[in-house]
Amino acid sequence: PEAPSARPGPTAPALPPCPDSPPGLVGRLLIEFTSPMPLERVQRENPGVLLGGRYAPPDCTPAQTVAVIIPFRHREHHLRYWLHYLHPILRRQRLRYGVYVINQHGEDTFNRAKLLNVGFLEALKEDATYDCFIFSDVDLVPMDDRNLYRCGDQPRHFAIAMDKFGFRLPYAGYFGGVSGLSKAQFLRINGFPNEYWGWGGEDDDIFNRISLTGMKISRPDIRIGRYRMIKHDRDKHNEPNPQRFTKIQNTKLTMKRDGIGSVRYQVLEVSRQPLFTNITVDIGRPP
Ligand code: UDH
Ligand code: NGS
Repeated sequence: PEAPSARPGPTAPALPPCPDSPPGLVGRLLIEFTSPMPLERVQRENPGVLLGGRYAPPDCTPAQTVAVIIPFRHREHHLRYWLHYLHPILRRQRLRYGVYVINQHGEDTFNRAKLLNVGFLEALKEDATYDCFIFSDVDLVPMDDRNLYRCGDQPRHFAIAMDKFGFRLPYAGYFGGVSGLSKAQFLRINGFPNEYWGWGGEDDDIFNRISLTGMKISRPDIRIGRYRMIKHDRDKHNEPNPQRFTKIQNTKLTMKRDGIGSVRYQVLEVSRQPLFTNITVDIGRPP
């Protein structure tokens, strides 16, 4: 006889597809980082978010499933602001999503792009249906909820008008801060480079990968792609990488061998927190 769980349940009506432009967006938002943000408050204010930072709209079926990947080390107070602002925004955007904090273990040199590669693979292990990946720094909060965290037919750059750059793009090829690629787009560029240790250049390498594979960056309207960055000092063990200028000249040669196909790491812990999944990982150290 058939196992009870294999039988279809009482016919729940399938939810309609989510509308292309979500109703209930509010537009421009007031973002500030002055009052402290206790995690308990953020949890209390986001009861609809499931363990591990998962959410799905109750009333419609989204076209995509979005994994939000955050490269991380020692920025707990930034993460609390990020969770406080982003969960309500992503909910209003009617996304089916999960939040993955990829925490670099140890005190060796930081490697943002390698952590993002790890996030891509580990999110897919958690849920094979992820088909859109949004890569976000922990200190960047959008000032407008019409900046939709979804993927399109080209890689997307979201953080185009940051307060620290006077709400302008700092240069035409800037792809830092917050970006998004579909699973297919990410695989097409062999993911991100693993060999940028320390600060700088890895986002330019990703931009090169996208251009070299014949894709074009898509961006929101400059009035909508506005961001506030949480002010902070330079982190320890993330000094500017002196090799970055020569490395970004060589993307064409390196992208075939260095990327998602060659990333080596060891997961030390996966911990499902109320508002995010925390993945602590040993990514090694520069050669
Ligand atoms: N990150 C961490 N921990 C670190 C380093 C980086 O979590 O120790 C993550 C975090 O998500 C951060 C992102 O990597 O948002 C990018 O790193 P970053 O914030 O160092 O880059 P940014 O360009 O700052 O924002 C560089 C130092 C600026 C010093 C300015 C002093 N006024
Ligand atoms: C470029 C860096 C990028 C960086 C951008 C903005 O010069 O990685 O500045 O930096 N490229 C190189 O160094 C080759 S910021 O002003 O945010 O500190 O994202």
